[in-house]
Amino acid sequence: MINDFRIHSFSEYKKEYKKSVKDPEKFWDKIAENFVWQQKWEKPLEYDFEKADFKWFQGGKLNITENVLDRHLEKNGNKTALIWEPNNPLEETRIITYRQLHSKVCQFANVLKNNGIEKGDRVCIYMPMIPELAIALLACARIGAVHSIVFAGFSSSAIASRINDSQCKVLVTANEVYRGTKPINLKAICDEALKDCPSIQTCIVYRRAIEPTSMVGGRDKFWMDEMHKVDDNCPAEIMDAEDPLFILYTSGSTGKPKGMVHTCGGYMVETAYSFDNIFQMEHNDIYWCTADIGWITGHSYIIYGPLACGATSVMFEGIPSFPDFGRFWEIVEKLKVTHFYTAPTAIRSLARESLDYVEKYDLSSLKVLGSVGEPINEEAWHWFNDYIGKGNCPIVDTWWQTETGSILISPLAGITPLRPTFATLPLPGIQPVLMDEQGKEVEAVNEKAEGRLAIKFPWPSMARTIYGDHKRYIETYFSTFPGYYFTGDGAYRDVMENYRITGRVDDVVIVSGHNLGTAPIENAINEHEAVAESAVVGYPHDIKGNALYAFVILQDGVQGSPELEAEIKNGVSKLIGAIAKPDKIQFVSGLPKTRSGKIMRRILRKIASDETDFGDTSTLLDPDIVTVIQKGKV
Ligand code: 6R9
Repeated sequence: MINDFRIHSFSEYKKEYKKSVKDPEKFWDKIAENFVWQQKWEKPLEYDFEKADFKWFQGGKLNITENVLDRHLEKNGNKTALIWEPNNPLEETRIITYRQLHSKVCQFANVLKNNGIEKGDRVCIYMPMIPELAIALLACARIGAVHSIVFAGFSSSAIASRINDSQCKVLVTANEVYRGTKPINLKAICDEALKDCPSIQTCIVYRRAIEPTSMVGGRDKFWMDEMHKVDDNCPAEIMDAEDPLFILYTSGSTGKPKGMVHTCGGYMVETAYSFDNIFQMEHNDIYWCTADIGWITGHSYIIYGPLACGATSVMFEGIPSFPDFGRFWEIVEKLKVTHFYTAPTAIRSLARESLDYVEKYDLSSLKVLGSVGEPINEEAWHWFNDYIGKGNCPIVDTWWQTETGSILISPLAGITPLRPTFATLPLPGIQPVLMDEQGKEVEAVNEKAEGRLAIKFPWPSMARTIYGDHKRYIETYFSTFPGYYFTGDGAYRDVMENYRITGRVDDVVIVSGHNLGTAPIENAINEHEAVAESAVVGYPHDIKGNALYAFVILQDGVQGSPELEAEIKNGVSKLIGAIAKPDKIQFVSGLPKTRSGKIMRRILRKIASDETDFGDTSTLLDPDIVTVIQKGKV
């Protein structure tokens, strides 16, 4: 691999970790030397927790695309950068080399310039998972425009609010796209959004489908027509390490979405460093992260991290259930995927289906498996390990956030001893701590500890602000525990110093004076063999203050019954205690989830409390499920 910062053994990890805590600035300074800089930085770090002001590699000048593209051309220009797998398996796979990607990126960068985009301007990208999404994103970075990608499953109002929040000038989209068998007319959704977006001057449309596309004169232009007007010679804009690279809005489980701002230098350094060390790829390996690029995982671990390491990264347009539940495994066999990185929600949904879908395919190319997005439960971990990894592939359970930019806690594949459901140890340079209610670092009892997860020292890829609202950035992340970054997650640490992320600490319900985390109750419910998934929320109760309401999805073919309800309740009683027994159980066919698989508990809380104003549901994968659940309320 092109960078020289690979850790090869557990003892080396421990040594590096120690070094990184003793002198973080020196540690990151050395890592950053692996990259192409037009001018070296003056100072690795300057920071002020109180003002939430963090500057990494100040004075350094670079362009991230020179690092993810240009520097590979000489030796690896013909190496595959991206492999694209279409939604419809009958369509052809596309292979794009580093040289081809470089050329397309430069060409589209010229298109953006031709359309008036300059360094610092914001460009909104609303595209399906096709190579042109990667091209548009990197083209922005090439000329110093700030990309703001909106997941192509979001509604017109979600696009409009994001465009308006950061005043984007150009919108890049596609006409029609298929997800499974369902056609989605992205352009029509954009037209609806653009009714309320005065800052947009141009809308560039990639023709993904041959269907006729309605175009607004003067505003809408076809991608191909624009590409024909320019060549592929586009020198990289020289950026300051601290110039913004992109804005990404967090999933919005609570309140108005926050536009997290990431900057060029630190983000580049740490996404590459973490990718290289966690996944431990070799030159000819094939890496596939199933996330969408509309999510931070896609930004950092489909595009920037892997390409900065010269890896081959798979992009998949479709869904795991089309044409059937074997699709992921069919692709693994076909492309000989070695590294497979997905989310627990996908694992659980596939584990519900017949094993025939798995056993039909040859998965022997796999070397490393990864999980991200939410705590992975024991059952899903073992299914992934036994049936997909055949007991031979380390599972990297990677904990991080949109705000952290890169993975902060994770095993290094084949190096860190694993413990199922534990994200294990911090990466070098990361100093996690557990805090108590009083804002003090938790003292370990018998070397074990539990508390709220915070980070004690800055790291290069942390978000620098919330776009247009630094005050909210300070309040959300730096005021709960002054002098620390607060993650919003709860965690447990074992005697080996392994971390297990237990879930959001905001999902706590106080029942009769007892603080109950909803996550352990859900785990207990899920223990019942008839249960596929569950979500527990609190609702007001006259006597107890709050009572517990459980929404439960049953395994395929199982019917809900009063007997089953009683069994589930008794199971919780047995595993946690009678206090945690749900007062009500509703059997449902689905849960309101965001794209990254997070349950929007805010909505479930309202349903359970008989409230009807659900606020913004536009970021849900399937907004219709809300009314279905509401109708079946018990
Ligand atoms: C990357 C991403 C962040 C929240 C985070 C936590 C949960 C992510 C996890 C995990 C347990 C893991 N989370 N990875 N919890 N184990 N391996 O998901 O970013 O969408 O911003 O969500 O996701 O609760 O705080 P984002």
